Amino acid sequence: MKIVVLSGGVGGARFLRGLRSAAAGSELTAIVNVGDDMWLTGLRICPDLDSIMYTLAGVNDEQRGWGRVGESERVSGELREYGVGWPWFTLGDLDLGTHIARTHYLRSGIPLSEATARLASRWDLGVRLLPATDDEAETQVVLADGGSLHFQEWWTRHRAALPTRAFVYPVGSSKPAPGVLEAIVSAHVILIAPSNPVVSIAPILAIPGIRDALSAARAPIVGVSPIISGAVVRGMADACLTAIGVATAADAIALHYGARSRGGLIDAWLVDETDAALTSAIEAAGIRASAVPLWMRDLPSSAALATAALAAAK
Ligand code: FO1
Repeated sequence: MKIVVLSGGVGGARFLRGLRSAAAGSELTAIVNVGDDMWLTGLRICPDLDSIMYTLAGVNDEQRGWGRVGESERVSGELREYGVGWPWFTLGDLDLGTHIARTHYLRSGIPLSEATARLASRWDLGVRLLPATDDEAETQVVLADGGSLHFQEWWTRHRAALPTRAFVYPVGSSKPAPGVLEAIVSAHVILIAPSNPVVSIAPILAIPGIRDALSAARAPIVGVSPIISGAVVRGMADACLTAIGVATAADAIALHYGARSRGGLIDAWLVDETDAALTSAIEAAGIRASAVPLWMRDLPSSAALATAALAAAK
């Protein structure tokens, strides 16, 4: 079975780890957000691709949710002494190996999708990682005072705490990366990971051609709520949702994505058992809803969630 997952970073990485365990033998493809990406001290940083790669490789920092386990920060200490880069954005020594290798490929004229495949081939991830696009489309945050920031500065320096008016996805003439549209067209199941709808999933949908391919896809499209009992699991999706006027609630996000039968994105939506009361409102919006355990505390619970998502696709 061909399964495609639209994914951001941390939540998506855990979900993909569970899916790999639950759907052994299936062909798994992750279409990954690159709106978080940036150039920093001459290196191309791709946080969501790296979170997924490290997590599937088993070398991720499980507590922080990003970067490498057993990391050191000697080089970033030197960068700080030189006043180079962002002191609030730590590039670990092992992590820098990834950024240097990726930048080497990019500077050799190799597109991000191929660079990603080469980096990932170091491990047997069991999931094909595709950036949503090979082009640069870095999410900008428009502040209430009219200024704007790169998403990463808003997120890591200001902890998403600055009053925000809007998010801009400067996709321009960006094209889906090679393989992205083909994966969507040939998929038997399409899953929307429990990622941040505003800064992880929306930038993927903004790439010209992707939303149309999803609308026309033969595969059922099933989403997993990133919000449980009205709160984020981790990260600051609540700040993002509030900024665009969407309530931090499992039903509000389902309605924000919309029923595919009514011109939206999803056919079905998974909420946590504690949010079971919300399923009727979601069903009324034309989206099949099921309440299952959403917490991914370990591999078994992540695999159980992935199994529930695949069951909802049937
Ligand atoms: N997040 C932080 O809150 N502080 C950091 O210093 C930081 C460094 C960092 C370095 C590489 C990388 O791939 C991710 C990093 N992140 C950091 C997390 C990053 O902001 C998030 O992974 C996503 O961009 C937001 O979902």
